[in-house]
Amino acid sequence: MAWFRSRSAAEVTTEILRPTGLPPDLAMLGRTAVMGVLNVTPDSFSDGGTYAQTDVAIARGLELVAQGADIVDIGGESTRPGAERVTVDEEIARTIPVVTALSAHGIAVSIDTMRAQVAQAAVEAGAVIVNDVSGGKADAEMFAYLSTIEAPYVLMHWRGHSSEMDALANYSDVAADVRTELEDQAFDVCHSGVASNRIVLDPGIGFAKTSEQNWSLLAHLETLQNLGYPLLVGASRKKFLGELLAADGVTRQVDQRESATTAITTLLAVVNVWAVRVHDVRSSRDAIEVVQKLKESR
Ligand code: PMM
Repeated sequence: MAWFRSRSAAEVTTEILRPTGLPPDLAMLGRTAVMGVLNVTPDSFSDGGTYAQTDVAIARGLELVAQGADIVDIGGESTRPGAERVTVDEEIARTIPVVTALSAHGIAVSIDTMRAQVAQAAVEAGAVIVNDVSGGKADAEMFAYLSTIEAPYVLMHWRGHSSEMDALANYSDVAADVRTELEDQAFDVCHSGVASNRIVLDPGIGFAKTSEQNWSLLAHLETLQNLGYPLLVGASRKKFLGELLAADGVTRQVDQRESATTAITTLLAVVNVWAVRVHDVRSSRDAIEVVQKLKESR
């Protein structure tokens, strides 16, 4: 059936799967893509407040591309644990001027939103990918909107809003449960008229998951890869890295988690994930170049 794209382990580890509907440069990319994070918010966990002004955010987007980003992911709503929601008008006001400006520079922009209305405004302003951390669960209109466009859709594993997600981290087998829940959402979006080959799955690192569950998911990524969809992973600077690197009981600070992030990028590139979503683009891009060179040298 259309939504079921199971592949053998050999297939998923020897090629990079990518979604259809990408702009030509991205469609032809022979390596793991780098999605640079641009949060136009006052309160995101890593870069909250830094790029909240439109002109500063646009400059940061250009900088991300200069440093090697293939995609700039623009978000106007913080998803850090405990965060409250912003209004749709506020989210649009924060993101759309930045989407418009960076798209006009020919940059591949993705819109990081759970709202169909914001996704639509962003696509109309030039965004070429819809990145929905709720995997369609936060807005009943999302799948219907997606059926009207051709852009790739990043469908992330999600169980509930940031204010409640820490209480939802209950799994019997985290990789198997995430796989089942992603498969169900992929089924639903395809049933709404979205072609399965436009879908990218994302395990949702840090969303309704404990640190140990994040590690287990990353350690069993093939469980998700075997579904046969391209994968995107966003592990950059997240709390589980800070906890791993804690010293004397003190969690490593957000801006001191870069080497660990780069290590994760390296491993993800080795197993051919389609894209990594990161804050520091250059270090991840360098790691991917190394992996690519080694692959080509075999
Ligand atoms: N994580 C965050 C925001 N958006 N999108 C995808 N697809 N995957 C993620 O893991 C993800 C995301 C939260 O991190 P941030 O506050 O650094 O943006």
